[in-house]
Amino acid sequence: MEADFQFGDVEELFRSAPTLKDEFVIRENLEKFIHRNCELGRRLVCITSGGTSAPLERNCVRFLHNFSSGNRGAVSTEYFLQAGYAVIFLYKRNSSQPYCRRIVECFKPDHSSSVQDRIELMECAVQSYHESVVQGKLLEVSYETIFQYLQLLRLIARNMNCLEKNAMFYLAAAVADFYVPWEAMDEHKIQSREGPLTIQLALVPKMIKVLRKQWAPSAFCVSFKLETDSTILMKKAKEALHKYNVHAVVANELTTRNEKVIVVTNEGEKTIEKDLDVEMPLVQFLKERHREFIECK
Ligand code: PAZ
Repeated sequence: MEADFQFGDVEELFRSAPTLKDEFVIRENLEKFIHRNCELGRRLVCITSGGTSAPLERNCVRFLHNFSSGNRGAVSTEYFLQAGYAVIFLYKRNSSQPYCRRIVECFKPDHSSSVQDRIELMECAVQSYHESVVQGKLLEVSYETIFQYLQLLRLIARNMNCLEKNAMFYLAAAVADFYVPWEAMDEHKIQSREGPLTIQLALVPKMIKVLRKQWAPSAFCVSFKLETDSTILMKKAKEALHKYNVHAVVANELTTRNEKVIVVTNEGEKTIEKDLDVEMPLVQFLKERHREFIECK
């Protein structure tokens, strides 16, 4: 049975978390970005992407890491921009970034195009990235730890609340379920001479609930569910839809996540299969659901 959380647990996590570095600058950039896109009447999506790390020491040498390459978030960002959305890309440092896959592909030894063609492809990717940033359509915010991720998500969500239904959350990041609370953490590197290590991990409160209820209750919210056991995936995705009161849950299995996803909504299930990739039809589908949500009085 999964544990349920009180809002007190959430407050406690934020109270004890180390303060965000550069919070003032991040807040200012966010406010400017959201205000401008709001004035222009653009829809805005916050895409979370990559894993999170849960440190074991305050001066961190070791940490627990959640698997995610950041590909889903980065590629989806490209398609949301193409669909006319402004995007806040909240990503794990060193995970994939929008347009980078096109550059990486140019370095593959079996690439069939000429060097000149590859240079043009790379230039095109850099150009698309540059334009999105300078035109104020893409804002990137990076994090490393679970503490930074949650604090940044709260900051972004509270600011995005003013967009009401025009705001969307696309929560593709693989967020830690377990962590060592800051106050229980050793200051310095844990010493192996003290013998085998036993760590007590606390459960990370489910922030989607708080996002939906308190931070940005009017926004359209899409969460993701990853499982490795296919027999429980759909049950868990349907549970998440109701438990967190989100508008859609994207269910995927680890080994087939780049071939197929199933979107669960209150209207039923929709299987989305790879075309050029999975993200293009997925973003198209969610954009339509978001439009209906906005138009529904
Ligand atoms: O980042 P990636 O492209 O390697 O993988 C994407 C994913 C599997 C992390 C994402 O689709 C997802 O399911 N995120 C939520 C994971 C979770 O259940 O916490």
